[in-house]
Amino acid sequence: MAALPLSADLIAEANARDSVALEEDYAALGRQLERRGIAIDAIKDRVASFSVAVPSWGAGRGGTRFAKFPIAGEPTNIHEKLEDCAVINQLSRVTPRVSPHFPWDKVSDYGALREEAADLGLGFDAVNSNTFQDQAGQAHSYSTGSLSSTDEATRAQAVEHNIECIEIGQKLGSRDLTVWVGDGTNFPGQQDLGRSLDRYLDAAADVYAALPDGWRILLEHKMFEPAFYSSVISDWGSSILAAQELGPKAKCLVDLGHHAPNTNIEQIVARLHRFGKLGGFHFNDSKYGDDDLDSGSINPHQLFLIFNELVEAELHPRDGFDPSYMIDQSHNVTDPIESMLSSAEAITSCYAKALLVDRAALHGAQTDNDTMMAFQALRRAYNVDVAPILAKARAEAGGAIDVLASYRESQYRARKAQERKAVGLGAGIV
Ligand code: PSV
Ligand code: MN
Repeated sequence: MAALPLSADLIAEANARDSVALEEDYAALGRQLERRGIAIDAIKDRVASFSVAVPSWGAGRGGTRFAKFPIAGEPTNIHEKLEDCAVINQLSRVTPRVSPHFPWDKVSDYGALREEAADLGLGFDAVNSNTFQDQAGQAHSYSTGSLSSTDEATRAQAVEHNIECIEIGQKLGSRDLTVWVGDGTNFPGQQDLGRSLDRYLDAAADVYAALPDGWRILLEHKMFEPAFYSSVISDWGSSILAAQELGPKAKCLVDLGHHAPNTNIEQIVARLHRFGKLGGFHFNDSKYGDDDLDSGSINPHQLFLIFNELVEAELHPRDGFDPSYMIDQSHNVTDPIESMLSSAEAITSCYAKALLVDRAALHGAQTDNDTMMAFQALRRAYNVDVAPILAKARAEAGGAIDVLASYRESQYRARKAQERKAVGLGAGIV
């Protein structure tokens, strides 16, 4: 393996400073959990086997519709993005896969890109297609739709692009194609609401037909934006109906920011699982809409409740239950590496807390209609500070006990600022 971006000695030295305190905290938490009949090492082992993919586009500074404020040393191409993702994984040990987006991450040799990633300790997760934007020299515009366009040639072009993404994904070792389309309307009457879904389903069936064995198509719904009156795949209802019509390789992907405010997302998760259609997640947080804020920064309790459903699902799996976990955020005001380190920790914490739920107590209270004790079963787990479990799992895997402190100490971004060319100003990403 080629040299990883950060010095292992730097991480080891920082860990040596932090390890006495960690051992004390881990032992104290272990005693506390033991009183509840929970073996802390067993939880730590499950945490150690948890992982979440990072988005290649999340490595750069995002922006809003109004502006983007780049930082010195941010990545300018997929190679530099991979290097930054390797930093995140080296410190956190929980993000070993990168989800690429095409054509943003286009290169001429995908075999070489796969090797380059492997050398950095990384693999590839779901490939994402992009028919929400026109590319230079493209024959047909997506300005009025892609897979659901009224124009047959435009639909064919969108299908072809998705098939190309599958082919690229095969070379990269992926097994999922994530499809989000911005298709929809801004005016009542602009398009026929029924026929636009018919066109989407016909075109999506052509993409589905090209899925190799062992592959899945993950349908990502979103309530609004860029279309502000109607979106073709606007909600989990449209998503599951489309997935059911397409077939068993089609599953639904839940981006946490793609719902109306206050939607009960954990219930959607339980519903999708009930029908064997839960395919994956785009983790982020939201205050008002598709804000793409850092995971757990606004509503960590909701994230915990989602993981509570996922742990229930792990215990009672349905056919093909294998959700793909991924971060999808836009880092507008932070160093993207720091945001993804913090987010990966927030996501893993919620998984660990969900593992601590006393399921027998929860189910018993539910059966007895003991509302308060059912709630307390969740509350008792949510209130545990699981940080020592995560830190111990990371340190044992060669990661950092304090990920952000080690990252800052490495001066990685400052070094990249010397090496990398500056990125331009301009508007942000979607
Ligand atoms: C759309 O808002 C989305 O969540 C989709 O996953 C896109 O592929 C991604 O953001 C990137 O902009
Ligand atoms: Mn998304």
